[in-house]
Amino acid sequence: MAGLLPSDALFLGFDSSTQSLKATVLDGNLIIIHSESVHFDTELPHYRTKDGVYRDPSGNGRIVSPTLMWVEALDVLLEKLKSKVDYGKVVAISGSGQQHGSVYWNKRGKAILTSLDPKKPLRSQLEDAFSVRDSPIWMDSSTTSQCRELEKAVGGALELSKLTGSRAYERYTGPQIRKIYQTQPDVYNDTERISLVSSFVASILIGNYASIDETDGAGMNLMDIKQRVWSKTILEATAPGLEEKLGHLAPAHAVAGLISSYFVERFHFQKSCIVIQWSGDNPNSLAGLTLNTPGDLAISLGTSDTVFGITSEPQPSLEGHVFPNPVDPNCYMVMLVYKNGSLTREDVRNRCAESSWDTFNKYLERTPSLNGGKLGFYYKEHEILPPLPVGFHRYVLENVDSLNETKVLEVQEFDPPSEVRAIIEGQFLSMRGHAERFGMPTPPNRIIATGGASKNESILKSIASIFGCPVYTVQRPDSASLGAALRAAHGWLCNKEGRFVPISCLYGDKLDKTSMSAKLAFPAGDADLLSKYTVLVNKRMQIEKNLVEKLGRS
Ligand code: XUL
Repeated sequence: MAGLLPSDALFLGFDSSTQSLKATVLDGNLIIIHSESVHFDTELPHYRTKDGVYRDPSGNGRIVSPTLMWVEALDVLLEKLKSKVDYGKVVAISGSGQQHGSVYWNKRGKAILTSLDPKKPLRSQLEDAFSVRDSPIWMDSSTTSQCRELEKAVGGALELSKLTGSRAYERYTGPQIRKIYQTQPDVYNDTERISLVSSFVASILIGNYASIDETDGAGMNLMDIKQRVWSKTILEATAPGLEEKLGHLAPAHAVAGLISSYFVERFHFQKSCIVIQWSGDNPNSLAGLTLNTPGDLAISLGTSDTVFGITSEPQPSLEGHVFPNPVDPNCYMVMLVYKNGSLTREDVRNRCAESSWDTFNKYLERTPSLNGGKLGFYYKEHEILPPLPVGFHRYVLENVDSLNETKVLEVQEFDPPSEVRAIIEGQFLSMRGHAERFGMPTPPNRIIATGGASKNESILKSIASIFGCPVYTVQRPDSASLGAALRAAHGWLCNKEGRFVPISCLYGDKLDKTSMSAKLAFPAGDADLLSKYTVLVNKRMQIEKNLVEKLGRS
């Protein structure tokens, strides 16, 4: 670290998320020196968003956010930060954007972007730059027919996943673009450039259209993930003349451009400050949690549970996502999203453990590993992974200790302590099974657990036993903007060296002296137990397959 980054330099990372715009500033020793945020609903109330979005009241699944709100948030955030941070010391900026959301620049867009007047705020100047006023975002679910059309164009959902890293999803940008082309052809024709939220804010910072980066670009169903180029077949199936409107792709560590004179004159950034490609929020979190080597895995336990990891041999299939790794172009990032996370754990706690985490943890400690063969599937919400409707399913595997000749019995209920263990083991067995299926090695090198439930020691212990690797914890709510600041430093170093440099060179073995340190919570579990869990994972995946065949959504 010492010597690689100038000690007096600053690195600025943004996160343009659904509900707020955040910033994290790192110094040359990778210590956070400042954080700031603008909360959309409360600080920009004139847009009248709820949770940063507009939900179509007709119930058609359309969910959008006002594009100009994101612009004004940048005005406000930079004003808020300027008395606290010496912008003249910032040598590189990068950022994170909510994934999949899209911005439509009209034919005047580029001219407006390249001639911003530093005497005026951004918002009033960008008012006439867009062909679509409200941007579709990741929560939108109004494009099912476009999804099926794109899958059909390449021979089915699995084929699309193998080509682009994911089957078609309503929130993905390709289906969203197709819907605009089909329902508002004039608007589509008036569109000069389509940005993702990430490349959109980068465009404002460089005063020109910024490329979409290869990692966030994989969240569109439009990019060939192996070649990292737009897939001509899918572009043709989406909308005419699309390639020109998307521009070129760039690796996430590349320089998008120099900061524009607007920011140099208005906020006194130095002219040589570079903007590193922005990327999606999940990829930036991966960077912020310091995942950097194939076999590294992170589990974020929140309202929804998210698993992401690094692999050099991804195997895209029907559930889950593969993106190029944002910090190493030689490998990939795998991401799994579960809708049933903490609310479903809380439901079991309320029903079976007197609404108390203490009782819940006591039950978890009191019940044996493998739960005497009791396996549960708990879907309080329609689940994404696997695609199953609301419902609870409980099974008992006989002879759980030998496990080879197991008979499986379906039962109606478990005693309360077993129910507690069944939901915890079930969630992690599923994560392990699906992560392996997507090409993650077993055991992982290490797991970094984050999010609300990662404070729970009993849960962390189960993760260490089921995955058979050490579990570390990181309690930081802003891993996306921190990851963006770290990627700014990484991009700055790659640019200085004139070649790709592994991101770990930034911190080497001194990670614990930086703001990215993680705490060892549990060492790897016992090897004998791990091999029993391996058999249990396979049994669970078989039962899950049967459930999907019987009840699943296509
Ligand atoms: C990922 C996704 C969300 C958004 C949230 O596929 O849709 O996690 O990135 O900002």
